Amino acid sequence: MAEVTDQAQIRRSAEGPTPTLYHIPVCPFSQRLEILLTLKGLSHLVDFRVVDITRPRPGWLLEKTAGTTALPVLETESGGIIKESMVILRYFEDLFPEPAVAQRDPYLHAVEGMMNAMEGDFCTWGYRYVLNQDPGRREDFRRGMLERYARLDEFLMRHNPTGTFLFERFGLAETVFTPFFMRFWFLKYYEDFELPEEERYVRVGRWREACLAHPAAQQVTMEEIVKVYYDYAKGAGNGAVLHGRERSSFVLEPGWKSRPWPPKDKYGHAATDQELGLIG
Ligand code: GAZ
Repeated sequence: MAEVTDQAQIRRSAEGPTPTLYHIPVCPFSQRLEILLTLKGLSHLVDFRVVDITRPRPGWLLEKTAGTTALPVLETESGGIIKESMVILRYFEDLFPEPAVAQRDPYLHAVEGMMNAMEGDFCTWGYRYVLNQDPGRREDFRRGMLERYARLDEFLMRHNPTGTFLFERFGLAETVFTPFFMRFWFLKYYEDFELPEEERYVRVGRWREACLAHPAAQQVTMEEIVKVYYDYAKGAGNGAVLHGRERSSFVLEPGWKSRPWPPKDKYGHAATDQELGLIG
């Protein structure tokens, strides 16, 4: 049955329109979708189109999204618009059921659902931490981040104390969290944040390492994250341009590979466009 479905989908994509994903490169929410499709071996069935976050959204895209600007947005083969990465993940899981990434057993799916319900808070805290510009608040953010890792640890200890992933293999919860484990390389670089070697973080540490190393999740590197997210470390999110600068660290050109590593001291010196390799 599964094979028939796949064949039908491959035929459809060869013949005509495929689902189109509008996304920002290096965006954690679109990386979730790339990971899911990679796990299924079906990345070729979706047309990924890059949108430059440092420029105003084009009118044709705003028309599709009814004026909202957050990405990723999926346009289905028949022109339907789907927003929100968690919803698009579910849609891909329904559209391409084999191989399953989410748990099929209703209870186990509820367990991964409870873990995924922690993603918003985990993500928000890490971003507030990197965006923080007040050195006096660093310790509060560090503690808050550790608290959130500890909650994940407790959850993993309750449901799979001796394993590596939440279940036996890299699945939906890993697809949801891994892009943030990768983004939080910016905390290591700009805040010297590390998980302490304590009992309380052993299980989540093992989970994080295995997530970071998984072959289906290698769409970005630490170097790319550290360079592209420099402006977040200086307090500007989502492609905003910092005072005294002309270009965002999120610009597509010059590419991150050609740029130097940014200064680590986010509370001190503000690097110029030139120092960041953003102008030729
Ligand atoms: N809930 C949506 C989803 O798809 O899951 C979130 C999508 C989203 O936030 N997309 C961002 C976007 O398109 C890019 S990724 N922004 C441009 C716009 O016009 O809205 C930023 C944060 C943050 C957490 C994450 C991100 C991020 O703070 O990675 O603060 C600036 C944005 C908690």
